[in-house]
Amino acid sequence: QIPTEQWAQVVEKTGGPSVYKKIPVQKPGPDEVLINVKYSGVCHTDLHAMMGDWPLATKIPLVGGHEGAGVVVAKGELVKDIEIGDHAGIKWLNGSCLACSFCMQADEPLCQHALLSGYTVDGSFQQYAIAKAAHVARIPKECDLEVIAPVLCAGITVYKGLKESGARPGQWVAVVGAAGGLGSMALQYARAMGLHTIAIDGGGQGNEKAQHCQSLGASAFVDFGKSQDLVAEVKAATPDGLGPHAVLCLAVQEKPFQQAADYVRSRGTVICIGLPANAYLKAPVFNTVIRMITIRGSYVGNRQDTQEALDFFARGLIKVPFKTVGLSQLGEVYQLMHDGKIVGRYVVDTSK
Ligand code: 8ID
Ligand code: ZN
Ligand code: ZN
Repeated sequence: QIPTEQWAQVVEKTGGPSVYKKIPVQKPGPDEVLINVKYSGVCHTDLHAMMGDWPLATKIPLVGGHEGAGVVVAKGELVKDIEIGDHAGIKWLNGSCLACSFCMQADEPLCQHALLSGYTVDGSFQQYAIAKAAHVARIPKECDLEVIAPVLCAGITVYKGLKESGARPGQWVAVVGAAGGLGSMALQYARAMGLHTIAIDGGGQGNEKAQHCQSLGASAFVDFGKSQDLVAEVKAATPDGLGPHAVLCLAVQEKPFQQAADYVRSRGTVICIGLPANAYLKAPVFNTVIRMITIRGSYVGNRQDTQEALDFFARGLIKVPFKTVGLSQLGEVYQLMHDGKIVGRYVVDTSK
């Protein structure tokens, strides 16, 4: 009963818009599964992809989306460890070679042959999407597909970033872009990992973003738009005034990437995750040396990180703050995202 046609959001040229239309349903290859996507989170990466923000070309026409939660409806003949009817997730890493030295060491996001959902292959903004069976997230049956969707990119990515930061329970982490999709999850993964958080965001009307971050467990909120001296304020939010042990930089602007090294604690780590267009890292060599600061990138997560991030959710430690709209309304979500007006995450329902 798999249909031959389905509804999808298709980017027909770089720069957009995304067009809601009917397209054919594809058949999975021997090592692939076909997933009936029920819900998909909307990540800022999807907007970057449509706008051509990055120095890496996308497929065109492109079906975006890489937080797709659904049900396996077909599988190739080589697929043995996942069954029709199982719940599964399409994540950013759609597939990788599994044979190169990166894949062999579970660094599959670094694979030269990685396939990227909603970027180099069609993603989850359609009712039926394909992924390599080895890479689809195994979603426990008791988890609500609508609620878990944003874990598939936002959750995995911030969980991995926190691990990469080396921050230990009891220490302090600053989350830059804390009210956004990744940020909202980062505050909660950090809390679940025993870390204190300083949320940095703002730019909105009123204090909706501050309240949101505080409700997710942030110990302090610093408004980047209103603060007279952001560096001093972030440092002052830690008990000894020496600054957070780690910074997760999730914002879609260059400036905070250049500020983080000024307030991170000596011997601390700045983790770069956000991907603003045409942005550069810049830090003073002198202070980076004498304060022994580490600045590093972190890129999604591997299959093990995926299952661990899902397990935090399954244990009830992560409450995804989301709003659901129809897949047909994706363009409106992109507009809100572009304007910095989203608090938490939007999820699209592929049935409407
Ligand atoms: O693997 C990765 N590295 C990865 C994975 C997933 C997403 C990277 N990303 C990237 C996305 O491509 C995007 O560039 O992370 C970035 C954040 O994605 P998102 O959380 O989906 O975006 P959002 O929901 O729009 O949130 C961004 C937040 O940043 C705030 C905004 O107010 C918003 O809440 N922000 C901005 I723009 N400038 C800020 C500033 N100067 C800021 N917050 C603090 N200081
Ligand atoms: Zn993403
Ligand atoms: Zn590989």
